[in-house]
Amino acid sequence: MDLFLSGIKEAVKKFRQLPKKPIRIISQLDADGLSSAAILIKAFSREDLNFSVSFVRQLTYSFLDELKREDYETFFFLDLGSAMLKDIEKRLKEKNIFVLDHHVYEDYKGEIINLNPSKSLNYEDVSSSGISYLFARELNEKNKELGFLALAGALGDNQERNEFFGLNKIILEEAVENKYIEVKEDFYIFGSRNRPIYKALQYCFEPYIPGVTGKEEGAINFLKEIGIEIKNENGFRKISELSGDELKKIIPAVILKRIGSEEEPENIFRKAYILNNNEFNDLREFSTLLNACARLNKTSLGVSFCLDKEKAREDGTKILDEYRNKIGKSLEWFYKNKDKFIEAKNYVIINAENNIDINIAGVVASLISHSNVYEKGKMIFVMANNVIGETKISGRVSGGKDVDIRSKLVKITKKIGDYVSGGHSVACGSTIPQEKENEFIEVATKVLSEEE
Ligand SMILES: [Mn+2]
Repeated sequence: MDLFLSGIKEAVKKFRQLPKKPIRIISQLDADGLSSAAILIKAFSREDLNFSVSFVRQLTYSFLDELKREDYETFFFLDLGSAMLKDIEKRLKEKNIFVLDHHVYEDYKGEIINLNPSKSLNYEDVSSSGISYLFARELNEKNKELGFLALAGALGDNQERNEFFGLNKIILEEAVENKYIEVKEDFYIFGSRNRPIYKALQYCFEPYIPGVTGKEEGAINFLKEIGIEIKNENGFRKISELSGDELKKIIPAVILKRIGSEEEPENIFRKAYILNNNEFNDLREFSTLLNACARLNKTSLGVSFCLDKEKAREDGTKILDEYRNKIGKSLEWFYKNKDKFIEAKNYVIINAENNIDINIAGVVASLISHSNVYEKGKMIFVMANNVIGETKISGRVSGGKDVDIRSKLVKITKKIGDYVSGGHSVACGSTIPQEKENEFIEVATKVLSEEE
């Protein structure tokens, strides 16, 4: 950890020596990437530096070629770049390049300032927004106020297991000490205090409540069964309107529903990270909001949510609704077709075609992997395509077990062509042309069965 931190100090030192010229920021289009970029935007503005920002879902050769033609001298790659360090260096010769990323990288020795903890720290220890935060804080103490963004990114990348670890933990402790964040024990679904009760349950993806999650009717019936009125004279009742007794009814009922799921059934409490001075005061909900902005391609709105604490709550809620509806529909499709997928002992391939929006394929894959549908350790591949002929493959491991699914995906995609696969050992992705779908499935079945 110390070695990594001294690397950041060193990088900031070098950064300070550069002429004050406009900076080019390229960041990943997800919650971690949005938070990372927002942190540096704030930090650079503080230093009176100019910059321009782009978000991409994947770094491609053609995008690098475009960057090559731009006349910036300093480039920041956030939450991406690790898989292409040599390509970046080759195309952006003589430029000052900083890569703040935590994805796995091949051995690299070159000119790029590569702030990547993946070889020295655990995956859970820090996200790219954490690295960006540490960089910003080293640049200027005032950036300490941005710790919540570092943690929003870490949450977005699933680094929290009801507690933070490593550098994330240190960042949280600092934020708590400075009164930016307060930690409380809370019931899972309370991220959504202002929604109708049945909607909160229907959209409660974590924990997954069998028969209720993703099912409007299921959620309504569940509440009826335990004797909770879903409506009153003002319309649908909200979580915040429930009495203490009613809450006491819901919790054991949820636990009961979850008995039989492999996970500890009583594991429905978790820490809530309450933000001071933010309209969206639950950090998990805020992180989900950033995810939603990313998936719905609302990047500038996402950045403005990060930087502008007064930003209307209504905007955020609307986006979250749109997002959760999409997820709900995808999950509904999944459960309806559960028996139709290509499944073996150690893997399942879910070819959703256009039934799942390509932009939320990863989220849906994660939710499936956290539910109790498949046994622990099973590799889950979700395939989804879009109208421009791309197919995205998202890989996750059921139950979060430590199985290296990324190396499998790399092996498969390499066999069918020269496609980049990125990610982490338990969460990875790749994009292939749609006409390669059948070939992918064929090769995947072979590769994954061999290793059964
Ligand atoms: Mn990340």
